[in-house]
Amino acid sequence: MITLFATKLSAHGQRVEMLLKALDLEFAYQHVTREERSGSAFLALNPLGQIPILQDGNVTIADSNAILVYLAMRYDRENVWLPRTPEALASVQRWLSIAAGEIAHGLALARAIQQFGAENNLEEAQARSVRILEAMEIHLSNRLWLADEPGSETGRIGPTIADMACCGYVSTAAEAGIPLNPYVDVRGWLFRMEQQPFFEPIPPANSIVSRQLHC
Ligand SMILES: N[C@@H](CCC(=O)N[C@@H](CS)C(=O)NCC(=O)O)C(=O)O
Repeated sequence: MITLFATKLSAHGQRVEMLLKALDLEFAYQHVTREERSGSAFLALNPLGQIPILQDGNVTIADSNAILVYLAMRYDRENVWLPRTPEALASVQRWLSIAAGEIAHGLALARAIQQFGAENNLEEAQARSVRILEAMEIHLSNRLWLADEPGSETGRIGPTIADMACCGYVSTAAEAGIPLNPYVDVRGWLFRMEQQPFFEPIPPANSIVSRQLHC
């Protein structure tokens, strides 16, 4: 039995939900409010008090990107979502790092400040957001998917956990105060992601129901 602890407003949760769907795995979805995350039961699962957490039988894993790697290694027999050639694997890892680095400290943080009252420096978070979007725009100018390597032997890889990890907080850029209009190739990539059968949209942060769940 697999259980995902998350909320629908969290792109960290969204990426895990998308891979579970892509792998056609049955799972229970457990919403975890902000208050519940600081309770002792939740802290016993993740001392950092963060969602998402995945429980798979007696295995408990915290951290969205760690969960993506676990699910792909355990359940993806075709190695589609986490390709195994050295070049492709390095490329996927690079984008997982960017999701946990530049995107988390840029787009995700700016959205948390704007929409959920997180206390931090909005100007700096937005500047980091613009920098990573500019880099993604260049990267996606000659690729359909983040781990594709045009001109290399591995060539076209297709969507991977790298795209799942990065798309959520890019798709909510407007809620971070960053319009996506200048980033044509980023928008094309997002559109392609939205067409995937596993894609899971993030509800608007300003809906009252959503706000009760927090990010
Ligand atoms: N590195 C973690 C970051 C997860 C994270 O930042 N989760 C946020 C929600 S999106 C959280 O639970 N923050 C603690 C809180 O809101 O109390 C991951 O990738 O899972």
